[in-house]
Amino acid sequence: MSIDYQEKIPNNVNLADDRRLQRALEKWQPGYQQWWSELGPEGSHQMDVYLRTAISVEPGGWANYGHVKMPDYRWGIFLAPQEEERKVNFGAHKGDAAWQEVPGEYRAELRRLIVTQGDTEPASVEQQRHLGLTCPSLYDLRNLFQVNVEEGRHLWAMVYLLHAHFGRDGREEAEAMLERHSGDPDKPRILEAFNEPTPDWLSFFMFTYFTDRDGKYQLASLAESGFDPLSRTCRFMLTEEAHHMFVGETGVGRVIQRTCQLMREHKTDDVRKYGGIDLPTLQRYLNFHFSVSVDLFGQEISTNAANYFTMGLKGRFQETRIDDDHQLKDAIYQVAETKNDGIVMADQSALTAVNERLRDDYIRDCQRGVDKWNRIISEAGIDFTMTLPNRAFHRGIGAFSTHKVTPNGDIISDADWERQVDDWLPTELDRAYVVSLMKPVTEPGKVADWIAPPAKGINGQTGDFEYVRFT
Ligand code: BYC
Repeated sequence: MSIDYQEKIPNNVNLADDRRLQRALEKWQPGYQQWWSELGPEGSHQMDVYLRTAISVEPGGWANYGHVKMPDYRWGIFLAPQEEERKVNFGAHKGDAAWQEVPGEYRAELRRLIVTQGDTEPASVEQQRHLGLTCPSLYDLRNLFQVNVEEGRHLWAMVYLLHAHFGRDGREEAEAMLERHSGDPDKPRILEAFNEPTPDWLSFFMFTYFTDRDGKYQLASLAESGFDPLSRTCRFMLTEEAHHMFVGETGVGRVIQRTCQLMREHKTDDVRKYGGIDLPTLQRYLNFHFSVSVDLFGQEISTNAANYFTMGLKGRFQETRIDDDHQLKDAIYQVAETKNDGIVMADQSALTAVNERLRDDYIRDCQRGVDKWNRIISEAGIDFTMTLPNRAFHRGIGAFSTHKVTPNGDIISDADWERQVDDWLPTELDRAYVVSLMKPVTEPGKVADWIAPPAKGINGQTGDFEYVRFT
């Protein structure tokens, strides 16, 4: 089904047939636009950006490219096509027809999940709002803006669900999405990683690699939901999410490539003298962003998560491909915990461990990109291996948050932590150095010195393509 861009709110949900809902969303729209102009990408209002816009949700239809003036981007509401006879595939209602309306007894839980998901979307736009001023190339600037407009659209996706299915309190929650702000001391965003600043492009690439990947896993679990509109919304969001992680993976890879080039050229590890970002600093940034993102999966043992599962609201990653009863009545899952000053694996109920299982899936996926980054290093003939820190390292949520744990997984004293933390997490000096490199490069085809050029252009464009026009 193609999307009508003449509509005030482009959509494929027949909004015109539901005047009340349409009016309610049209009332929310100016507040969103005001939020975008105040807290969206700084200085972008006059730019024409080569963006991808969805024209239909069918395969192929969501990849339509052209220059768009940023505030004129048409944020719309798109759900993946409805699957005939879809069922609730897990939990106590397994086998029932999927719900088209919110099941009354689960309303509060479902609303909470949708609000938590929705809150992260505008948060990331707020976190990244100054980055456009220091882009390493027009290619990167365009990718930043593509990510930003899609996060804005993902907010629309969740706001649509709130308006369409939760009545008055849904509308209030939609308003509150525009009132909380990343890092605001009085009204912060809900999840902690979304209150951290994204002050430089290295942080942005790490964020899109690690934190957007949490988005992939959370959306994939919500795509399993027995509440069909949520499932369909998340399925379409996932198609957009892939590009965000590509930006992160290739972005970090290009920084590593440039660093290795400088190391070989000048026969030194200390590439800061030559304007590069040394590998140990990159490892510290990785440690930070990985650990903050790992926190986003919640507590290892969570009755909330068990309830969401039993209620049929939030499943496991690729639930229907798992070969078990999908109810987890007696199933066991191995979960890491602390015991006698060490970290051991212990059997837990698989039902209360669904957060941890998702974290395991996520960590495995994170490792793939790290392996690719290591290939860039080894192909340059350099002896250095990037590693994911232990899951217990630098945690703020869950069983390890009360312990100090090294990247190797050893529990240490507070004093030992203080002595070594500068080897493991970015220091003030690291951050200041990285920020000092952030000088805008906006000439077509040119790239900042601290990062290698992209291997190929967006949508087959050549290296000197004018991805962003300043008008
Ligand atoms: N920060 O039982 P638990 C994305 C609280 S990213 C602060 O584990 P729950 C994106 C929790 O609220 C994906 N607090 O909690 C990426 C609870 O508090 P109460 C976003 C936290 O709620 C990049 C208590 O600890 N989507 O899309 O079952 C750019 C007990 O913990 C945190 C989702 O997150 C935290 N990290 O599990 C743009 C999916 N973690 O009730 C976008 C929806 C836990 O005791 N959310 N707490 O006061 C969920 O599924 C769940 O809310 C969570 C947490 C998995 C996040």
